[in-house]
Amino acid sequence: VFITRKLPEDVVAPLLAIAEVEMWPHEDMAVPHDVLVKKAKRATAILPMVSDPIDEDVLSAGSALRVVANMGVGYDNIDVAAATRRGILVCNTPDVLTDTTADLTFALLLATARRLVEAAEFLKEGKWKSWSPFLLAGADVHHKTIGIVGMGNIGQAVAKRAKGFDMNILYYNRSRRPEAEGKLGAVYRPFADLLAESDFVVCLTPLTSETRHLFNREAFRQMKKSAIFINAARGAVVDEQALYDALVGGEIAAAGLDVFEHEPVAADHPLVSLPNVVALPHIGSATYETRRAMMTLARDNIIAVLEGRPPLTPVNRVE
Ligand code: 8YV
Repeated sequence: VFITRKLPEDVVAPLLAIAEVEMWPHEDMAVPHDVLVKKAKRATAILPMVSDPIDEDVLSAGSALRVVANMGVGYDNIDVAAATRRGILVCNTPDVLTDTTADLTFALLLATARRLVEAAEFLKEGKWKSWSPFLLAGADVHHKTIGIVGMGNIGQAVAKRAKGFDMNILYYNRSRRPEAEGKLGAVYRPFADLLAESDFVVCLTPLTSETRHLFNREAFRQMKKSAIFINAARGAVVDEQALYDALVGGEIAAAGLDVFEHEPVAADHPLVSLPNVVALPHIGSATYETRRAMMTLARDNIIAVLEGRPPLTPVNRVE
């Protein structure tokens, strides 16, 4: 079993009882791709992070590879079609991170609307000299309209939080979600209508060939000038140059971004340095409890496959 980051001993222990385990020894440094390909040659199972590309090179090197158990719910880093062709199972970590990621998404929405980061920096830099009526004034969240693009588990958990803020909830999804319409009172809208009507546009859709650059120039043009755009899904769902231009040109008011097209990004990334952007380093699921639950589920998917049982949370089916 090859694990692409250093994971806690107690998480790895049950694997050691049934397999030889090799871990990339660094917690905070990615495995270089050529090393990953080399490790794949000997591996029956790989446990990658969502930032590790499991492409044709890795999959074809892994002649004994039976399972790739991603530590993440999104699996756009894995060439699932190529894995399936080779009879390799792919697993992800749904459900265990839903509420945690929804919490962060809503925190980012609040932080962006109420300019929390800017306000905290203002105080730390000793700039609070007097009171003025519109000092660091932001936009209200309560009773506003939120448009959720991608009404899966995380989208619905965000809708639940929005309901608590008395928000009007719109959603767009590939297929209608009756469960969100009934219980949460979310209303379906075609994509263009959602963009035009929402005060907050929240992107929670997986990255696929259909959603790549879904938020393009045209999409930002269709939003209100006061709109706040939040992305807690994948950076590549957004055309970043178009978003930058929309923010600088005043086509939308602000953005809260937890994800970028090419991560990690540097401090001088054009979007990061804008005053009307709250930028985070992809921390949607980053709590101790949830990251442990994710690594444990990824591990248990591997144990199941190595013991000849069906995986717990498979993404594909193989013969
Ligand atoms: C983190 C995520 O990136 O689950 C996903 O798809 O993007 C996030 O949960 C992940 O935890 C990193 O491995």
